[in-house]
Amino acid sequence: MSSSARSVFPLILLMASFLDGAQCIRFLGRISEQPKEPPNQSLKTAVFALGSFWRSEAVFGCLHGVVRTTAGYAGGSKTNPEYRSLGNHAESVQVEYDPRLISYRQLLEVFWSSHDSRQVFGQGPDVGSQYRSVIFVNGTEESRLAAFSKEREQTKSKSSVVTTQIQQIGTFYPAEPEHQKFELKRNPFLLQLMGNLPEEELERSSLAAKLNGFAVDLCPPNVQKQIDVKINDIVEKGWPVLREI
Ligand code: MHO
Repeated sequence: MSSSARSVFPLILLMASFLDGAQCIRFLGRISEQPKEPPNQSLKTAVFALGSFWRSEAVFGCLHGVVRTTAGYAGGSKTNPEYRSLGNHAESVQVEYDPRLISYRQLLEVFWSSHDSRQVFGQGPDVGSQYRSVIFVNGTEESRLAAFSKEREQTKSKSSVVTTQIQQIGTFYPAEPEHQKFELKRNPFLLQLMGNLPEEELERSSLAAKLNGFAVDLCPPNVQKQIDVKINDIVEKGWPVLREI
């Protein structure tokens, strides 16, 4: 053994025994204190269609408690739909959320206030059945809450009909990568601020979901402001990369 190796050897032994001890402590901690489910198993998903999925993703991405958003196709019969041939599917957004921070009821409120549910056969300038208004439900509790919220929406005015359908969710097909976080991708400045993440990371990132809403001014006003402040601070310092809000 060389003299330098000799001097390092006891150190390695010491570290090994320390790591061993640390593992024991972690192991005991896991049994006695940690909840049985890892935290993300308590997340829920909800799916909505409310016009162009570029915008729908931005509407939900910035809400406190929403962890992830995915643009996609739902409600039709065609398998593996694509943007240029989506069959009878509706452009939709799948919202992954933490029910301890935001409830399904609150998501429904955002759904109603973020589009015109009385417009027939389209949304804004986008015309066609792919832009129809749908609440995709999963189970009886969501069905009940959706139906209740639709009735309430209808009572706000009787002069036109709420066209929104409530439909049991079948398969949700994620859209092609170029349609994910579309509004954020139109903004190279924000992408750069996040460190130009690779596509797969961008799709799963909570921060990207938030900034996707921020890019088109669709965050709740207080969040919009908070992000603004944080960005200005980074721009002033020229550092660091934006990792969380
Ligand atoms: N009005 C939009 C619709 C896009 S969408 C994802 C457009 O710019 O064409 O269907």
